[in-house]
This record gives sequence, structure tokens and C-alpha cells, in this order.
Amino acid sequence: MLAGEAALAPYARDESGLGPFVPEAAVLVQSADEIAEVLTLCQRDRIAVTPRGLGTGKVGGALAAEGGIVLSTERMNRVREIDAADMVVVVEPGVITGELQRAVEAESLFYPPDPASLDICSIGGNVACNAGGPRAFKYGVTRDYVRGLELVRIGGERLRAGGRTQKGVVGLDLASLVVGSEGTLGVISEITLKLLPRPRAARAFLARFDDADGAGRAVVALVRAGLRPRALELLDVHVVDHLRASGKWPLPAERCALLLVEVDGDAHSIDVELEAAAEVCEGASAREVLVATDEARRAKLWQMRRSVSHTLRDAHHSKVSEDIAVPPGRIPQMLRRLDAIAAEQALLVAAYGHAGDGNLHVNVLFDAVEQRQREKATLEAIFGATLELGGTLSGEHGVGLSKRPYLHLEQPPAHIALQRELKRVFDPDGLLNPGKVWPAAPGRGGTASALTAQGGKRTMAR
Ligand code: 2HG
Ligand code: ZN
Repeated sequence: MLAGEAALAPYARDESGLGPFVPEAAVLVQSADEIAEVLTLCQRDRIAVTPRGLGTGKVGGALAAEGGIVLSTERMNRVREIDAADMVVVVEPGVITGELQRAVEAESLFYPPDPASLDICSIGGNVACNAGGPRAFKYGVTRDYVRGLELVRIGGERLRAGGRTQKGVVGLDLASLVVGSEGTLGVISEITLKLLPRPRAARAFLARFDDADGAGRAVVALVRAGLRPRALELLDVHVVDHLRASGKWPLPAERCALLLVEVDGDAHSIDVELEAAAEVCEGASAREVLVATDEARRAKLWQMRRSVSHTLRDAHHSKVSEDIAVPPGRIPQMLRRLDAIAAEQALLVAAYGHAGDGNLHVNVLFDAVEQRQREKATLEAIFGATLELGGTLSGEHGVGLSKRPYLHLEQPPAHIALQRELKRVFDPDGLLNPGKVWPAAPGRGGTASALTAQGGKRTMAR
């Protein structure tokens, strides 16, 4: 167990920019038994507990916003089993997603979900937040790969939900309920994930457009043409400007918006698919198509894409990063609405992301403190446009702390009340990740003194 300001500093923040929220202690568990011990004590002494993976979340979900302790699964980082006959992998929650992918790929298997932070985020966090990523367009999100999991409940009970079979219709699907529940229902201690055969090859290109509207219309054209690239990522003009200014990437000299398109499959079919996708882009106003001619260039394109969030952050005083999703056919309308909102509010709004899914990361960029006075109105306008177009406030980052004040815009009171009731069934005292997603449950109290009294030990007393 970690205590003291310096040791706790890394647990006081995540990638949301919120905080710091210094917990009273951080417990770095190494097994499901240890999780159970912590959750037994937390219930006994009514201590709030915030589950945490590797802290790469974007909405403050892993921050101890209402005090208490952080329970980190970072040390539970073993891949327990890869089974090529059942096509599953069994992992502990602290395994880094990129490492999990490399481990299964070494066995000619494939775990597709690829959040941009895949080299620094953990699979437990991905499951808790139902992470997405570029490949979700073809392959789906984390939930589509969770066959089963073990959940440790507040009070220490261990519950297995789902299993390793492809089918299963016995009772309610509790595993699916836990996926995306943002640490509010329990702590995930083991996960069984479905695998696919590893695609033999992948190829990518960049298509250049005059503006995001053109790129957005090409996305719709690609989908209508019946093409299913594994990624269909859009970068608007502002994002490309920032990437170009960083001087790190070989980009067209002209001001432009870009589509990053990647296809996969076997060596013959991908060339045909790549050609077909390039033709659709050209027919939909692309000025040029730049194919990555080798693996190193393709890898560089993805490095560039994954750097966008930090590139935008580093170039400005501050930013707010949203994660809206609209029905995919409405991407061009959404992009036009964003331009209008940015002009109205006199703010720089950069949009990029998983356009094939209709999921855009809308980043509002601030260079002066007084601009933040327009933040609330800008976000409300963005959310309003999203909902009008039939969308949702978050495609992949979740609600956490930062979107909690806006939940009511999307969900009516009865919907929120039903979720609160479900939460109470799992966590009657409101001890698990309090202050997240919905307003906090009444009756929570207690401090972490029962844990800190154990004198800085890393694990719980037995
Ligand atoms: C991405 O797709 C991530 O790059 C991060 O989901 C998005 O920070 C962001 O806006
Ligand atoms: Zn994303």
C-alpha cells in the first residue's frame, strides 16, 4: 500500500486533466484474493474505493474525487492462458493492451480493439470503459470480445460472469453489464477474451481533401459502396495544421483534411480492397491518395494518428476533449455544425477520430484563460447538435466525472433512476467509485484510516 503525498501523486491524476485528487492511500493488489480483502475492509469501514487501471482514462473515472482509496490492478499483469482451439485468451486486468495483442499475434491470433493509448493502457481499464479505437469500424469494441470475467464485489464476494463458450443464454448477461460500468459495480480481477485468426496483411493510405466536409462525405461514400476497411479515421484541417507544425510527420504541404484508411485480409484481397477504397475517395473529391508503400511507413501513419491528442494538448494553454458519436451517415452534418459552433464562439475546435463509426474527438482549444468562460456554452452547443442528429455524448471514453453534469441531456430521469437502482444492488452503500456517472448515493462515509493504520504495507493484512 502506498501512502504519503509523493507516492500518491501519480494516482491523483489521469488523462482527463482534472484534479489533482490525492487519495488517502493507493493499494496495489497482486491477486483476486487481495482485491477481496481490500473490498471486505472497505465495506466494513465504509471506505470509498476507486478502481484504477493505468490511469489513461479521459473523463476522470479513475480519480478518487470523493476521497478514500485507489485500488490499482497495475501489478496483476499476467497473460494466464492463450488457447488457440477455443480462440480465447485469459488475462489479469493489469496487462497492457498492446502487449496482449503482441502475445496473441505470436500465436497467429488477433485481438482487434486498439485504443490510441494501447501501449500504456491496461485491458482491465479497457473493459471497465468498453474502450474502442480505430479498428472498431470493422471489428467492434471491447464488449464484443469479452466472453467472461471475474468481478470482485464490495464486501469481497467473487463472482464469475460469462465463460469461454461462444454461445450462452443462461440468465442475464452480467458480463456485458459490467463492461463499460466504469468501476461502479465491482473490481474486475480476470477477463476471458475472444480472439480471431490474425489477418495475414494490412495496408493503409492517406486521402487528401480540401476540408473536413469533403472527407466526411467520402466516409459516407465508402460505407455506401459496401467497403469495410478496418479503419476509417478522419483528421480535420486544424488537426493536420497542428501535426504539420510539429514538424514530425511527412504531410502534404497544402492545407487539407485527411482520411486515414486501412484495409486488412489476405495478401491478394487487400490490394483489390485498397484500390477500391482509393477510387471511392477520388470519386468523392479527394485531391490525392498517398499509399504507405511499406510497413515502416504504415507504422508511422499510426504513430502520427496516435499522437494527435497530445499534439493538440501541447500546443495550447488547455483543451477540453469530447468524444461524441452520431449515426455514421450524419458525420458530414456534424462536421458542419462544429464549424458553425466554433465560429459562433470564436474558439478553435479541432475534430478527428473514428469517422467510420460516427465517433469524433472534438477538441476545444483554449489559448487564454478568459476563453474558458465560453467553455460551457460551447460544450452545450456541441452536445445539443450531437443529440439533435441522433447521437450520444460519448462513443468510447465514458461519463466519469467530466460528462456527469451533462448526462441528463441524453438520458431521461427514469433511465438514470433505473441505473441508480442497479448500482444500489451491486453497491448498496455507494462505496465503489463514488461521484462518477450518476450523482453520488447518500450514506457513504468513513476514511481510509483502517488501511493506513497498517503502516504503509503494500498489501493488506491477512
Ligand atoms: C484517440 O482516438 C483517443 O486518439 C483520444 O481516443 C482522443 O484525447 C482524445 O481526444
Ligand atoms: Zn478514440
